[in-house]
Amino acid sequence: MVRPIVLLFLLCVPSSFAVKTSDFKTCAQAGFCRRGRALASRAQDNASWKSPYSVDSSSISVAPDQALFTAGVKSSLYPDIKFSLDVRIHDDGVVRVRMDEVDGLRKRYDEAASWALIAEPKLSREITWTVGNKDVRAIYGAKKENEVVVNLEPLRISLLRNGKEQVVLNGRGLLHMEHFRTKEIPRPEDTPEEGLDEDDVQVVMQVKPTAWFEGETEDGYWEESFGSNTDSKPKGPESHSLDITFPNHGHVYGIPQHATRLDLPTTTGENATYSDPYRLWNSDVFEYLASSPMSLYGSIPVMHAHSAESTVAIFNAVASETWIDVDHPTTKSSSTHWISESGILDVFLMPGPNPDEIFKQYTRLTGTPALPAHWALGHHQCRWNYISSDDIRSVQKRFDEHDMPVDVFWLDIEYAEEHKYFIWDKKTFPDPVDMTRDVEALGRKMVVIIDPHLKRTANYPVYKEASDLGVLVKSKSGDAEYEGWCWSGSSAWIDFFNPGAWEWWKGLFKTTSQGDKWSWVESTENTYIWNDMNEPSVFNGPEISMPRDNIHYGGWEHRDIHNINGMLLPNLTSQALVARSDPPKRPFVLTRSFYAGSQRFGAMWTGDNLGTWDHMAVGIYMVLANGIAGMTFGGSDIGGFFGNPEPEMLVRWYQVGAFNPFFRAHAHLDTKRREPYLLDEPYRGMLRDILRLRYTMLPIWYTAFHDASIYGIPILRPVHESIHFLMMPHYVVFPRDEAGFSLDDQYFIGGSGLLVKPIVHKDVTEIDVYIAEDQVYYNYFSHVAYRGSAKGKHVTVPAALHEIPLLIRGGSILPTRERPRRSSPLMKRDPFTLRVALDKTGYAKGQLYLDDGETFSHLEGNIVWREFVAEKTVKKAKTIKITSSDLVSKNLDTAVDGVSLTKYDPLNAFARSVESVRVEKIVVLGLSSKPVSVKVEGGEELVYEFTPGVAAEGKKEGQASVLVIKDPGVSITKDWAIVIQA
Ligand code: MIG
Repeated sequence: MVRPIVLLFLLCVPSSFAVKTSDFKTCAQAGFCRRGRALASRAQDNASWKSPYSVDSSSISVAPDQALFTAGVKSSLYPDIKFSLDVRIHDDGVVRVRMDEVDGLRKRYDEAASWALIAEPKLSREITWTVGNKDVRAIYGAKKENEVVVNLEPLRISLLRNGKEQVVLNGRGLLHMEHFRTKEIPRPEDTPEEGLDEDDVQVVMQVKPTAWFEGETEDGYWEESFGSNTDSKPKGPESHSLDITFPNHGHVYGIPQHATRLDLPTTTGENATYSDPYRLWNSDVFEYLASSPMSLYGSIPVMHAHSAESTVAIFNAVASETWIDVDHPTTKSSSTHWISESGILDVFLMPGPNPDEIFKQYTRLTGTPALPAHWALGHHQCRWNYISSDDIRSVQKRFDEHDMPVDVFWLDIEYAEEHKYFIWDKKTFPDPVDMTRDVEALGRKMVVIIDPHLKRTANYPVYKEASDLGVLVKSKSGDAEYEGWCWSGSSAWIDFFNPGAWEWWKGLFKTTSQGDKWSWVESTENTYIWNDMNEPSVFNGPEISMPRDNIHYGGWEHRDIHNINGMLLPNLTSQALVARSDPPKRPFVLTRSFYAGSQRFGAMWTGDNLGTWDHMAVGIYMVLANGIAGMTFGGSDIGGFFGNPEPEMLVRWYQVGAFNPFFRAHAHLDTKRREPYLLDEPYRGMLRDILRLRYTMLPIWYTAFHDASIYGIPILRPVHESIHFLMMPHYVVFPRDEAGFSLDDQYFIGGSGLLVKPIVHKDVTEIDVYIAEDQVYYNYFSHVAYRGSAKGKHVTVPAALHEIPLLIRGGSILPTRERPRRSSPLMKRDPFTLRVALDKTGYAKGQLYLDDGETFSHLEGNIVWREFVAEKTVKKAKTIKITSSDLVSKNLDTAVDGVSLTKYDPLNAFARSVESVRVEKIVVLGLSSKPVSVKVEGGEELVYEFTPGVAAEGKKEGQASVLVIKDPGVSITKDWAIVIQA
């Protein structure tokens, strides 16, 4: 099965695991980054440093009652060069600042935001700018708490809250937008440089850089080489640099994707952790390091800055290569410096003031994470490669023999004849449709890889059609198809910036014949898609990617759009999957590369990690960092892509995976098979338990995904005050608790109240878990009650290999389904268990969201969305009542913005289809005494069992009391109440 090219690639695999760092640039090897950092150090060394940029006050234009003003900006460096500034305030308080060069020699790329944003944001109606001699300012917000101040000379922009600066642009005077210039004419004695077009050479006054600001020499302005590649840089220098300071926030998070701690370590200053800035340049990094600011596969230029007082965030909508230095001048402040190669300056300031509001502000800009199909939350089994259709069948059989649940089988690149994606290799996959039907029999799905490189051969219809349509990326001349080397040998890449490619691409995924046009008739509606290599990865290209001077639609260079490029493939592919069936089904696309807004198109994974404990740990931080930047549906390869993990490591890795939104095992071609059924006991049994645990918790995950998918959208807002990220780090849940600001190895699952701390070290038997509040937390498995403290407290939780440190926050109600099944679709009619974890006052609340899990009929109101509340019937009384009520009906009056919920009917078709699904068990933790009666309100006495505890109403630590109510006979779709009389 191993083709020559694969063998070739494997031969290059070094014996010890380590990235070839020399394949990728350091800041010092990128001209514009070098210039940006040099600018910062000149500023640092010069006490009288002052930004040369100022607003031309005569040019300020403010229409009355408009949340937008524009002005001209000048630089004392180059008085003849003009810039424009545009400052606007959106209706939710977000401030957008844009700057561009006007009437320059060329135009800067200004479309990055249009790919990330869901719509042009609405402007506020309550803004009045005050134009003074020194500044332009506006005060706004419900309590007039926010203020934007634009100082004119030098240009400095700040956002304040209650008079305190939250974020400052150009406070350190590092703003610089290199204007387009003409390459100097060579002096007669010089031989003209090769490749220099005569049109580019004009007789102009030689403008040397202005030493104090731009440095002594033209450093890397024009052509630049790296390794054996030369970047022709026909447009010359056009980078921009901006310092963004958070004077009152000591922690910054975000700017994924990097293999680092969540609380971003520093890159400058005395005790810098890393010597290079964080880099954003989507890259296929072979065997990446477990701790490094190097670029990885995706880029989301979003940063949160946090303190116990407030949270603020920025989104820098730039698509070109960007480097970010991070420093903490004091423990209470953060200072960052952003250096980008090209494009306009387009920065969004999100005022917060807490992580919850930031998430709303950010998703109003770029969209909420799509609600995935329910099965996508199940267990995925992948490998490079399952080698034949019979291999898939036998793997499926063995999962079933071992009673291990799995929902999806994956095929990597070897299914495709000569790596011509879509085209089955009939020697090994003679019956792809039958194979898929065999997998579908238990409600399972297949995911098949489609990479963006097309083998350049006329007998490959996909390439042929793309080439005929003229929708392939062009090389630097702009005329010829770009040719690079990838899995398929000589390859071409589809230019998804070209709208001419869109309908054609969507057509490819039709499962029925499209006449002359090629379509994938050898797939079914249960064939879903994996998009890899979309950075794009090009084996013989600079830094394993495309030359920066390649040309895309509209004449833009690859450098201008690189970080967005990867997002277009899953965008179009997910649209294709929706379009192929009627009624449409929710798509599933896994992508390796991503950008701001990618959360609308599906899931991501952290790429080629190694089977090491460090990589297991950093995978968690990476998924958390992606989550706070909106890309919540993520996970890393269970087991590690490279290597042969020992059984202990594999067990821990499945535990990590079971508590990641995306739960997929994957392994390199070269690794030994490691499907969970292959392990010996006791490991095999442990893996079965973990897989089953994940399946019992699917209702919790699905409800959390639903929360995330509607958050920020002003309809159906849950009455819960909980925050709606999927994986919530401590600073998000307890924004005032300083002790939790750097915590990234334990986190909460959505608003459910589950707190998990996966074990990522060898030989662990117990572990410290941090509880940030004066509340009781229950061990999910043993029901031991731990009591936190308002000052924060560490408790010791058992964590032997078969144990997962998993706590339920007092005050939560968790819905689960506890019948073991082979796949999630088989659970559709299974009964529910409710775990009621009483808080210290005897109260608890939770929710459950259900729909058909695969179509869009939930948008028509075909849903079940319940709220469960447990509370004392009278304050201080001992009788507790547990109620189930319709959460949508409760929320009907919150429908705003012209969207009404009149379509919603609690007896909708979906709800009716599951009305016979009942609650089979209710477990109540933390009752203070044995009940004297347990009844459905207005009904019979129920059967129950009570085990007394020593944690009376959660006041003490120890074993919690457990009440198990058996088969209360209540429906999951109906209103009911159960009264527990003490
Ligand atoms: O150059 O498709 O990250 O998951 O198995 C390697 C083969 C190409 C990289 C992906 C990995 C996948 C592999 N791919």
